[in-house]
Amino acid sequence: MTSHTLIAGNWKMNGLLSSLDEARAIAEGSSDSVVKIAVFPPFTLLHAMSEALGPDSHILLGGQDCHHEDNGAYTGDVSAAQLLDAGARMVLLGHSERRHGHKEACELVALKARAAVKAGLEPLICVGETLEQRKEGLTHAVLSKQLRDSLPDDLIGKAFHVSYEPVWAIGTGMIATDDQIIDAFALIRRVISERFGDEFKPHLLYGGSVKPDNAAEVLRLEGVGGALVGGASLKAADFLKIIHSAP
Ligand code: G2H
Repeated sequence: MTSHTLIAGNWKMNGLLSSLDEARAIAEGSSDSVVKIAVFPPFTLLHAMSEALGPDSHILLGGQDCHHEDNGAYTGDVSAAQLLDAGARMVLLGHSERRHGHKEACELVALKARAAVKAGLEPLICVGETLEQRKEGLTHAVLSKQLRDSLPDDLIGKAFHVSYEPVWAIGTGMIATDDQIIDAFALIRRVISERFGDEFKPHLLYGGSVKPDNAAEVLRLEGVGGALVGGASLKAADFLKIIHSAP
């Protein structure tokens, strides 16, 4: 099911209408790339970015979260169908800034993933351990539990992606070592193939302080199918360097 490398930009709570110029520059600068490229702008920019890039753009757009219900009295929330309606094709779920900042449990992430695939979105589900959990030797246990409890059976046969994002590497400039990434990816691959079967190979991404100067090294690691990029996706020039470092 996996084809090319997936490079995804998570703009988090950054970007105004003026940022559409960056999105246009990303599209123009990557028009000859075979890499699958996604941008996750804030909700407020989704529709305008979709219009600015046009219906045939090679840039996939995604929301940074969605509610697990189709609609209803959920002030401040956005449904998967609304994301699709605004031009999104993907949705980011279970990012640590939601798991920790919004106390989202794995079970809620799973409900959201179910809603996402039901609406026709490709979920990109994040997992990752905190520094304390790593120091206590709990990395494998934490990742296994997050994968088991955040990925619903509804994903079987559907396009979805998983990003390994060690919490301590997010926005810190402290990228995980090659060995740490290889070790985590081996575990993630094993858990996913036990659950979904060997033939099912979602994109497995690494996220956490990926920058233009370290992207090539991360992307060449065995099994790394792409990168989820935060800070370095906000400027087209940086993001394009990362896209062009993909093998
Ligand atoms: C991890 C990543 C993108 P950054 O959150 O999801 O952010 O690249 O800024 O560490």
